[in-house]
Amino acid sequence: MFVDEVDIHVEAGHGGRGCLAFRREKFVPRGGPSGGDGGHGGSVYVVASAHTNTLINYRFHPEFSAERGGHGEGSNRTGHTAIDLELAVPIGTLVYEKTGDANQPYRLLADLTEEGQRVLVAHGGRGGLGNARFASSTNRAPRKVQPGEAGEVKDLRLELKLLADVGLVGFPNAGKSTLISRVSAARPKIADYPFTTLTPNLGVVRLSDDRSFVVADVPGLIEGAHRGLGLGHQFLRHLERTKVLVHLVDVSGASGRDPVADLDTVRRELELFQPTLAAKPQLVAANKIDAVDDVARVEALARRASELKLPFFRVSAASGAGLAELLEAMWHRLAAARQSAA
Ligand SMILES: Nc1nc2c(ncn2[C@@H]2O[C@H](COP(=O)(O)OP(=O)(O)OP(=O)(O)O)[C@@H](O)[C@H]2O)c(=O)[nH]1
Ligand SMILES: [Mg+2]
Repeated sequence: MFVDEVDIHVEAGHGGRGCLAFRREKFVPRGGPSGGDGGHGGSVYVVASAHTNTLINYRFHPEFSAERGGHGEGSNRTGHTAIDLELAVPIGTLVYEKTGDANQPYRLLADLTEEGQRVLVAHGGRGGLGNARFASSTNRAPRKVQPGEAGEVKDLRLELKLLADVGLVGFPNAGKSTLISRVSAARPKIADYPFTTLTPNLGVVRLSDDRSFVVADVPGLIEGAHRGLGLGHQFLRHLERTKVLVHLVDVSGASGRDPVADLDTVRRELELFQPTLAAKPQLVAANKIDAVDDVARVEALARRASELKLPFFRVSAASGAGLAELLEAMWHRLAAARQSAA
């Protein structure tokens, strides 16, 4: 199961309490205060890790608390410092804090986009001072100590937005998973029925000269996806960080739909979901070119792409025909997008 949004509750550890003690030793009368400080409570961090790719664990286990600091002890011994708690999340996770403010319910704390990147989400409490700290020239036997500070308590929302360069979009059964399995090491399920892919898949495409980029295969879209039809738009946000979109359109006739209408529908759904998605550079790939029974359908799609000024490709994800050119075009579009972003 792929989970990309969870609410969790975290509590940092309280600081240990300061100790009230006096040095008691034979032949040392009135040895003076000797209560040590409390130890620091554990803090809570959220850390990006390449070893996890879903937030599923947090769905079943949404509450975390770090250890409290040790209490101070006699003979000026400081309580032990608690170990910090680290919560591992997939790369691409956004960490929000719930504010309790109805107008602005969430505040972004961090966008963890690199391996090992971490954010402190709840500060451990400082340990209280022991009575040894309160000795002064006028008070040589202080009985004062501090309690440890409370650890911070936070309600967080974790939201995963995959980091991919190129997103594959299209109707169910268009061949998106077949394509990604052909051009990368990703091995999603492929089958001859709609909605085979239920969660996004990522694959790394490697071209000559050490050029590489990440492609995302997202579940198929249908008309009305933006208002929840089919698998809905819940996965479209995984395209938000892509730089290029590739429309994969089935031109074989097997779907019984019109390829031009398919392209227009998916473009409209993107627009309705989020105009910035629809504004991304796009390519159109007519897929299943090996199984075309009516070339007029392919030509109509080519014309529509040209009207929209979108580069057009004829490919077969199954046989591999045309894929080399499509990948080069993805790379060039991506390189241009990266350049204009820089
Ligand atoms: N003839 C032919 N069949 C293809 C081609 N590409 C994919 N298919 C077939 O089309 C069907 C659907 O392919 P998938 O890759 O699962 O399609 P998808 O777009 O990932 O579908 P969803 O996950 O449901 O959105 C499978 O039976 C594939 O074998 C192609 O180039 N030619
Ligand atoms: Mg699929």
